[in-house]
Amino acid sequence: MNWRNLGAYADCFLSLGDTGGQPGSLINFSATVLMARNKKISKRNNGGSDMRKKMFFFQFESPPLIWDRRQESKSKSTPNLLITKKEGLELYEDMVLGRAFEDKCAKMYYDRKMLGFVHLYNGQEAVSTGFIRLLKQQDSIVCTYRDHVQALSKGVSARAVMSELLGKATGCSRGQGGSMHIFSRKHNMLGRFAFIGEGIPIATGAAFTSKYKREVLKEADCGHVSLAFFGDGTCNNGQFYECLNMAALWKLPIVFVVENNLWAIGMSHLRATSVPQIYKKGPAFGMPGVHVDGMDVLKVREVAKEAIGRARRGEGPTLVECETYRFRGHSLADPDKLRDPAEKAHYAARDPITALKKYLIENSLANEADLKAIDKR
Ligand SMILES: Cc1ncc(C[n+]2csc(CCOP(=O)(O)OP(=O)(O)O)c2C)c(N)n1
Ligand SMILES: [Mg+2]
Repeated sequence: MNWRNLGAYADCFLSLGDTGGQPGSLINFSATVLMARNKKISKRNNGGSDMRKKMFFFQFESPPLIWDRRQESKSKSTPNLLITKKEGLELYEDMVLGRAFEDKCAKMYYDRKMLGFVHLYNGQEAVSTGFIRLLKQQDSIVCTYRDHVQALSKGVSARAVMSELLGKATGCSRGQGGSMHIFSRKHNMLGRFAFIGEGIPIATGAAFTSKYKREVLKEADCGHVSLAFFGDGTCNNGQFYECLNMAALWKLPIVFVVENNLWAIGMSHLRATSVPQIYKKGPAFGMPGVHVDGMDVLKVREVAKEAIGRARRGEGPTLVECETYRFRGHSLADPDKLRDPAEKAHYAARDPITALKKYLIENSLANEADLKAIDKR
């Protein structure tokens, strides 16, 4: 590789990804709901899933590249807690802040105080918190238009994000970006992109910059990693594949975090994607592919630790697919009439904040009063 020539590209950046603990459970659940709801759709999905089963049979899979969380959890007796009290409360606070911020946005939007397109993150908080709270300030992230909560997790103040949403000059993008373009140089938030897939090459470029500075320019303190967040719908976009290839080829310090919430606006992931298990696409490019339960912040954090550590050690990229769900419509302008109420109820019962609360209380890491105090802040 000619590092000197490639250095010309070193000012670009990219990131994405996430995984889960029960590969395919979300997909199977949704297929069942769709089948039960509509005979016509049922036929199509049923046929599709039979076909997919056949295709998987012929697929090459490299076992060491896929971390199967189900097998790991079976083999582990888990005598130790996954987090300390301090960590647990920090995670809880971060998730509650994200949820409260988004609820406030919804209220302001429906009161006509906030204008334009606004895409909320309710339900997906475990992904942002699980990954971003492990990062250092130097590490960079790139997101899509569903971006407010990741900014908060990275340390941008709620005031700066809210001011941005209201178009004020005190906003983190000087009021010129709005909801879909949250940016903060100080926090290495390299931007949010309304065109899906656009952020992935940016995050990849950031990872390249880090490697170039460390290996060619010999800047000892340059070991930052880059995270690219994007959705399931974005994985059908060409830039995703091009960047997986470059990142694996050059062993870039990046984690591709896919937030698979099963829908791309009103298009079901199953109807749009030939191989819906996104994590399986990592090994095709020579990088680990991990699936994680994106409604469980502790599982996300465990996978994130491994993937970020791998990137930081110079061992290359990881593709992580997080199974998650958005609790609101695609944007606040979406009446959300397409998704089946049974599907919504299923995921509402798996609220990541309620789940963490339960874990903290059951393991005596917090009591109701501790958590209520955080809720009130
Ligand atoms: C290049 C491009 N094509 C199409 C669109 C229109 N579009 C906006 S959001 C969206 C769906 C994206 O779904 P997903 O990646 O799953 O993200 P989610 O909204 O579920 O977080 C599409 C197709 C776009 N913004 N950019
Ligand atoms: Mg989606």
